[in-house]
Amino acid sequence: MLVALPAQADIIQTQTFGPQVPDYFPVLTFNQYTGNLADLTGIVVELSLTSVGGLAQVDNESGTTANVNVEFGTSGWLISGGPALPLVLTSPAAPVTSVTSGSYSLGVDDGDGAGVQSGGADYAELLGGTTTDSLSGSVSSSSWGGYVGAGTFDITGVISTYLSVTGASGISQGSTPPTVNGFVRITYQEVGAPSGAAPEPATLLLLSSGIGGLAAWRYRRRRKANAQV
Ligand SMILES: [Ca+2]
Repeated sequence: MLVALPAQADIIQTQTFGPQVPDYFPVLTFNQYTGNLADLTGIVVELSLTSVGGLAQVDNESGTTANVNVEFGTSGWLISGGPALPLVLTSPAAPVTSVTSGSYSLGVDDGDGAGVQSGGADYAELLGGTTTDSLSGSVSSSSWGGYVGAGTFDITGVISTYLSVTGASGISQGSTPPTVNGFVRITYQEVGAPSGAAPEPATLLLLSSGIGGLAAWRYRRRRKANAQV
């Protein structure tokens, strides 16, 4: 059975950052697409974050039991120093997150004072695990032109500790930041070679068996010639 080969070639650039403790702001340099704008069929940008360790703390300051959900890890978003990025990767309000989650029932405030005081029935902590999450988006075609050329452009990552406590109010929060590494990947998607430029697999098969047959014929012929001497 013949399977059609993908006609599309991707040019992929990956720049890594970290491991480092947030907050930090890695500046990553990418090459522009050196081909023609007309040969692009898409540009995809991906941000991946891996969060390792750290600690989140919650301490109930209210007089009622609090059921809380805690998400702890890292968040990231991107700032372009050049062409426009996918909007989904550029929002400080809705960053990419990579988190460990936990749910806790905190007892009433035990009178341990303002701020996070570890210990007691009104306190819980969540150890950060090793988690990876990523998000990718497509660059709007109206912005592709900014990616084409022979130069480079910079993308800055905004990498922060992420802590979200939901489910109750009156909760003091604290954290020891995780260590974070990750990457930004840009994929230039190109149109493939024009059809007919590359031999089909079936043609290659015939060609190779033809060469094999020719070699066998020459071998037999040589043996016959030797036998006649
Ligand atoms: Ca308390």
